[in-house]
Amino acid sequence: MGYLNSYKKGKFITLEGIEGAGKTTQLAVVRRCLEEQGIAVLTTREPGGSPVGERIRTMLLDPGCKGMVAATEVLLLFAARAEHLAHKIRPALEQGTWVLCDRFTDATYAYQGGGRGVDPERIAMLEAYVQGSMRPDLTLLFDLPVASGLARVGKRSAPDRFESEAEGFFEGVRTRYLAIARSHPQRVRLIDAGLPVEQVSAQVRKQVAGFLARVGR
Ligand code: Z5A
Repeated sequence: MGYLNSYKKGKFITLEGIEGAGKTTQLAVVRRCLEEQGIAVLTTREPGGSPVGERIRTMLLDPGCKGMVAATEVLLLFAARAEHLAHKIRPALEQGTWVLCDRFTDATYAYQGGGRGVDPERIAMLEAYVQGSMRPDLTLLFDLPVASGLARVGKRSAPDRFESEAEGFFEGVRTRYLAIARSHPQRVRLIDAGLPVEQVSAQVRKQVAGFLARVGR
C-alpha cells in the first residue's frame, strides 16, 4: 500500500468536537490563516464530501433511519470515507493543496466507539483497510461541556438522527475525544471551545501558527 503515502505534498487538517462545539465557525478562521500564507486550501466535511458520500450522509442523518444498528453505521461511515479519500482528499493532497476537513475518523472512535460502544479494535481494522497509514497531520479538538454544546444547537427545528441522542451519549463521545487527545498529544491539539468566539479564534490562530512553524511554512 505504498501509494497511500505518496499523497504527502499537502497537509491534512481535521476539526473535531461534540455538537455545537463551533467547528464550522472556526473552520473559516483556519482557512484564513492558511490562505494568508499563500497555501491553497480545500474545505470539506464528513460524513460526505463526495457525491456518493453525500448520499450516504443523508441516510446516516435521516431520523427515519432510527434503529440503524451500530455496525451498519460504522460501515456506512467508512464507505463514505473511502469515496471521500479516493475522489477528493487524496487528489487534493497529491496536488499540494491542503485539506481542511470538518470531522474525520476520530469522530468514528468518539461517536461510534464512545457513544455507541463499538469495540475500537473493529474501528481500527476498518481504518487500516480504508486509510492504510493515512492519518491527519493536525487535529483541532474543540472541547466544551456537553450541556453548553447542546444549548448552542438546541434551537434547531428538526433534529437529525444524532442530534436526537440523549445527553449521556454525548458525554461518552466527549470522554472518548479527550482520551484520543491524551493518546496523540502531538497531532491532537485541545481548544477550549466554551469561551466566546473571539477567544476560541485566538487559540485556533495560535495552534495553526505553531503547526506552520513545525512544518517549516
Ligand atoms: N458522525 C459520526 O457519528 N461519526 C463519524 O465518523 C462522523 C460523523 C464523521 C454530522 O453532523 C454528524 O455525524 C455528527 C456526528 C456524526 N452529529 N452530531 N452530533 P453535522 O455535520 O450536521 O453536525 P456537527 O458536525 O455536529 O456540527 P454542528 O452541530 O453544527 O456543530 P459545530 O460545527 O461544531 O458548531 P457551529 O455550527 O460552528 O456552531 C454551532 C452554534 O454555536 C452556532 O449557532 C454558532 O453561531 C454558535 N457558536 C459557535 N461558536 C460559539 C462560541 N464560541 N460561543 C457561543 N456560540 C458559538
